[in-house]
Amino acid sequence: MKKVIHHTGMILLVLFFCANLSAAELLGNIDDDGNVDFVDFALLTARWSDVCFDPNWCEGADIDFSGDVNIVDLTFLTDNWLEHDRKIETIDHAIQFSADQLANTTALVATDRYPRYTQSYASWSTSSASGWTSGFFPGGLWLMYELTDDPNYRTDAQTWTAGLESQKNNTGSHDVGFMIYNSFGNGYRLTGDTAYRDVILQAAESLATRFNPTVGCIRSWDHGVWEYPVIVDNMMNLEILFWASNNGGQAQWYDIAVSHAYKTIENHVRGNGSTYHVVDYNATTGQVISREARQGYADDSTWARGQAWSIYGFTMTYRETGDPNFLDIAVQNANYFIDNLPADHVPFWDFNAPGIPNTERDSSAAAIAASGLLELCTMVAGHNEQYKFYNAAHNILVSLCTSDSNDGYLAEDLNGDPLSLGILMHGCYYHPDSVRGGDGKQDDSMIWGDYYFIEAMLRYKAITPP
Ligand SMILES: [Ca+2]
Ligand SMILES: [Ca+2]
Repeated sequence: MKKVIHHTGMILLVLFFCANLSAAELLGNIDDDGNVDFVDFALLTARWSDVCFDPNWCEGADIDFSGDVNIVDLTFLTDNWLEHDRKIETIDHAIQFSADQLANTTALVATDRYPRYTQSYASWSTSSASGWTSGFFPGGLWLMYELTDDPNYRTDAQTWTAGLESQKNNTGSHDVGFMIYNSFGNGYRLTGDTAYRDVILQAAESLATRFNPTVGCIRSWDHGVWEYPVIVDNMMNLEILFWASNNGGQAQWYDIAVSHAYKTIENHVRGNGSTYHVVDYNATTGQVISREARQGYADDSTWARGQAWSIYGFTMTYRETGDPNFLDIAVQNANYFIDNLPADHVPFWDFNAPGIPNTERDSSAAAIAASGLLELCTMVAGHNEQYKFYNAAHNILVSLCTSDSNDGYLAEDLNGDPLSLGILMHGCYYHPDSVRGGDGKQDDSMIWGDYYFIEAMLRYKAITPP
């Protein structure tokens, strides 16, 4: 906890205290190591009854900036005693639950079929290898192998990954990035199998064929009424181009990804950090024809998952390029997302959805954002921003890891029994109130939500709180 404030009287002090120290901040963590434990207790007792001054308040032992170290400070410390350890236990429980759910799914789904979402939580709707979501299930199995070291997950991951190889030649979808990078990409990272690398390189070449240099973007969809539609989701599929370019592929794939990201800043990102879903371009002139919603509520609304893709995508693009313009956009996206979340930290399906709070959430948007924020918090320079993004991810994860029967999102009841074939409940693929409309898939388990939830837990366990 950093305390650099001006001592202008008790009232201002209390106002500052309330405004700046959210419940999520670990009061009592005097040495800033992420937990409240005996070290903090020793630091506090060493300064017991001391008179404390701005700016260092007895090296942080005067937790409430009251001017002395007393029973109030001790109460803050005891209230959060081993809180971080408890949160890790919560996440470890969710990892075990996720591992069980994945294993159950491997027993239910044919090896050439790929789960995409549950139907009333009771069965998996699956796709063939060419479905845009096909990479998430093998990807989740790879991440679970990474988390548990259990070779059964590796074997299953290899099986469902192998079935996707034909998609390396798929030039009909920008989602070849999701399909191949989440499966073969994780597989290569964890095994070093060079055959996997070759598949990734071929897939990157296929994706690059969708780039139009006049527009400066990869074309997202081949269907629909648009001339040259580019969706914000497409930011996610740049990662395979960056990776392939750095691992034996063509240098121009890097340039294509950078061009696409800059055009997305120009035309998808609004001044307040929110995002449009679809931008349609004139393929001949490169001019913008329209900015629209599809899975969101309205053209000028902010679709929650699109916003999450943007946070994650620009954070990744900054990691791959070091260009601070991309970091700046990721921060703006993140601030919009966090500042507009409801009390349980999981967004409604659109930040401007009609009927809030009486409409559906999208837990998958929360999971994607949490994973992105856990990377973003390691990239920003200021401690306040690091803490804001870390805490937001932490709060999202605690909510997602709480059982559905206890007002959370994990697909289990209070006895730990599963309530879905998936891991998270209350994902929204598309909503009847969206522009796309129709019957909707507005309350079920989404395979991409489960994938990014597992990735977020992996990232959470790997980083030290700021
Ligand atoms: Ca500590
Ligand atoms: Ca005090």
